[in-house]
Amino acid sequence: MALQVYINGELFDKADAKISVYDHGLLYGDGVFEGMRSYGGNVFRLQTHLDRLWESAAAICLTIPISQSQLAEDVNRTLAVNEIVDGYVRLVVTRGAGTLGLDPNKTSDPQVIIIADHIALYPDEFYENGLEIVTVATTRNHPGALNPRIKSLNYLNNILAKLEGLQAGCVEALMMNHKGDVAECTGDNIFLLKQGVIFTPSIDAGILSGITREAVIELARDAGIEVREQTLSRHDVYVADECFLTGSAAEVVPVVKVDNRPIGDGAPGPVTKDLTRRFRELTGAAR
Ligand code: PXG
Repeated sequence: MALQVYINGELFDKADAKISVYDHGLLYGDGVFEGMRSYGGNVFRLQTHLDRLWESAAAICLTIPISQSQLAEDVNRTLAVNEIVDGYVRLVVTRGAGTLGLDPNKTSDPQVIIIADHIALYPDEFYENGLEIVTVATTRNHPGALNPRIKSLNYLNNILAKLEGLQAGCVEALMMNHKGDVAECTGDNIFLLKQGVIFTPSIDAGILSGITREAVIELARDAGIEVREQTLSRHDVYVADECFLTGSAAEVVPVVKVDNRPIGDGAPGPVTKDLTRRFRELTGAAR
């Protein structure tokens, strides 16, 4: 059976899952999304993802046409029909089809899309030996222009940074905010460890409030490690003892080089390894 994709309450074969070319999600990136993981058939922190989706939608004055509980049920149904146990779920809500002008009031029928699929994870080698990343010139969106807290369909800011990273031979890239402080990576939040204390930029650095970020902060504090959310500079990154990234796709991944400079001793550190283990325990990931 072909992969089934959910659109507005109906399931379609992947090849037949289509929306209008007049949809403002396509024409203007006018819409919101979530990227979630399922472990053992359960979506990790589904309610938190739904809350963030509703917040993103509220921020762009988009009314999601179904209830949170209905969408939760439909997410589980889409996973079940596709028999996906450990996988990836993409939720998309578009503005809907409209006229060829920006006015969101001239649209109708927002499209609620659920794609449940298998996930292409980073290779094991990245978890064992760590990732190399680079800082890029593309500045993270100014919160006053397009707040990074909104997980919108307009991801060009991140894509431009990702291109810069790829051109430098790195799969992930670190972006600074408009003040020149550390913000986040293109699809991951960043953490540092220095003298036993964990540091991560606060949400007001202009970043996505990552759900993995929040889970890892909780895990670290439960483990008795101090976590500080504060302004960080590139200097702080370069002199850190350890560095790691968090995200729904990446989970917790060690970073061992930034801009070709080794972080700490250039190998994944003990605190990073411990948090990776604790996160896997939390998700029940079988690996
Ligand atoms: N920052 C940005 C800009 C993101 O897009 C994160 C941080 C991490 O947030 P979560 O809530 O996932 O811990 C993200 C999330 C993908 C993919 O397909 C990207 C994300 C999530 C899932 C899949 O590349 N980005």
